[in-house]
Amino acid sequence: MVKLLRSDILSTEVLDWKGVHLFHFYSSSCSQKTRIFLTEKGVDWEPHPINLMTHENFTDWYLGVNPRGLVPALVHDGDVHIESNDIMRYVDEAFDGPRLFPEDEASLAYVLQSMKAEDDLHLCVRSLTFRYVAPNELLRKDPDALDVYEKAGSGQVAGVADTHKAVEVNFWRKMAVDGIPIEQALAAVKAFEPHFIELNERLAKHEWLMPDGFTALDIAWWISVFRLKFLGYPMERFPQLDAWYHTLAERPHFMAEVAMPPERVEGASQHQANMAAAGESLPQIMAANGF
Ligand SMILES: N[C@@H](CCC(=O)N[C@@H](CS)C(=O)NCC(=O)O)C(=O)O
Repeated sequence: MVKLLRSDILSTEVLDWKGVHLFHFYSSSCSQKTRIFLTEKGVDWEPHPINLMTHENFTDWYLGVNPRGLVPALVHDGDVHIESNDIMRYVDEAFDGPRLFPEDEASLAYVLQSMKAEDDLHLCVRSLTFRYVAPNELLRKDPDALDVYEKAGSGQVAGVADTHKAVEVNFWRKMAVDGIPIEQALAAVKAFEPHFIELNERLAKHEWLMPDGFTALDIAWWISVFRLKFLGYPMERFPQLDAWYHTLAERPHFMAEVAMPPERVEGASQHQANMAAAGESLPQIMAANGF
């Protein structure tokens, strides 16, 4: 689990914060996942919104909290935890409430490896999001903000020089030049394929992804499924997965945490209609490529 060391943190005032604080952004998938988890667990938290659209995460101050410049980050009684899956695991152990990670070793091992697979797909989710949610020129990161991002913060996670930020910087710099090419979108779709096949097979056998009941794994994958559906992904290709998605969507806080302002929903559907008119919507390129 990624708990930062005090030497990783340059914005040291957070070390004095008591209680549970969450740095998050309303439409960030990893933030949505963490917020749903906190509600399922029954943990109250103080919100600290970080606006990714205005590059609030690329400031000296926020990089002084999370050297990776990503949301979410959780502060609990002065300790800073990053990485949404690790935050969920930490909260599950630190607080009372329903257990959302399995206790038996084999099930826990499965959940952790499946969550890692879901986390490893994050740049795929991001590629699809940035191709299908709005025109690319509206989403590109400002080069000056990226310069700050590259230099600010301790550069250390858990006391070790961190290589993760360089991957992020490369993603944004490449996107500023190339946008998200169709090949990148198709590679992302392909990367999801074996996982969706496996999840669909599991859900044909039991109601939740784990045989013994609802876990954090359901929350983690639900967020990706929600996002891909929002972008136009034809989830009916995986009927059990789609049915499970709808069952969880009936829990009010699931939909509440992924809700977007009407103008953003309208903007995304207009953008997708424009892509469709050019024959380049997500379902169209998938169909044309044998998905
Ligand atoms: N593996 C990380 C990924 C976190 C991540 O990439 N968060 C995104 C939002 S979902 C972010 O902060 N992006 C920065 C940006 O868009 O500038 C986690 O699970 O917490």
